[in-house]
Amino acid sequence: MKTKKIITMQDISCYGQCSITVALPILSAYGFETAILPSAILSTHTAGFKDFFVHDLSEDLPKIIDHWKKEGIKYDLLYSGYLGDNKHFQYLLDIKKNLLNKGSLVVVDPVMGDHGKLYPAFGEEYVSNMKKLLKEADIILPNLTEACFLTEKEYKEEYNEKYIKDIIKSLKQLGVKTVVLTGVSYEKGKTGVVVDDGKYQYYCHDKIETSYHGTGDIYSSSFIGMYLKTKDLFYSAKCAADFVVECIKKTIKDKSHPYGVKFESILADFVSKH
Ligand code: PXL
Repeated sequence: MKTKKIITMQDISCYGQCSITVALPILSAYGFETAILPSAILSTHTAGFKDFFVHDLSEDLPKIIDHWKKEGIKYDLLYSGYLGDNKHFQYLLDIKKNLLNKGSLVVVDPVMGDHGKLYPAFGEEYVSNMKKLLKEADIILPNLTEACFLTEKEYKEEYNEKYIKDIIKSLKQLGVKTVVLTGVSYEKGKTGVVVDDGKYQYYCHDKIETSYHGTGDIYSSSFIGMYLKTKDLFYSAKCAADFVVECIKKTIKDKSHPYGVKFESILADFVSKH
């Protein structure tokens, strides 16, 4: 059987356990060949480190894509994450149009913010470009902050099911087919994920109060690995949530490790058991 090929476009944060440095090991562990289109190189991620170095790769991206076109390289799934610049969006469209096999999937994690705020690199134009990108996706994986920015809804810490269903309705009005919305909490001490592909489903689990950077990327990569393996949307959303919880539990005791989660030592075991 042919191995499915994924192309992921996101930044390389050289240190800090996020974006490509977590996507590659996780997708490989699920058995998928993964190519990368790095949007930028950063010394670290942008949350919690000061004076990080950033090198934007916008000028190099068309050269990489053109070479792939000449080689006739094609992919089965396009996964986009943290990009970094408004110039990057056009390259995702180019890949979708020219480098995907028939029946391929486009999965967009609209990485832009958390806890009600945008990450430092992003503003209104980035949000507006992300909104346009949603139409191109088969599945989107926002957290609640990102969903609120995309739908121009107020970000709330406390809410009911109607608030979440309204956000999902607005996302659908933007042209989205399937939503996997993370960080949805209807009761204290619990959190979970809403999956909506026409049918609303909710997976709820215990909430660990400490939050770590990069867990969104770990969630998306695990979700994609499991979804390509099983084609079961809800099961994949649930397993990815369980994996993130296991990663946080593994990290929380180590106070010298605040910048990301220690997923490496539990990844192989988790994948083999699911
Ligand atoms: O985990 C998302 C992410 C990825 N890459 C970079 C980031 C962030 C979030 O802040 O700064 C560079």
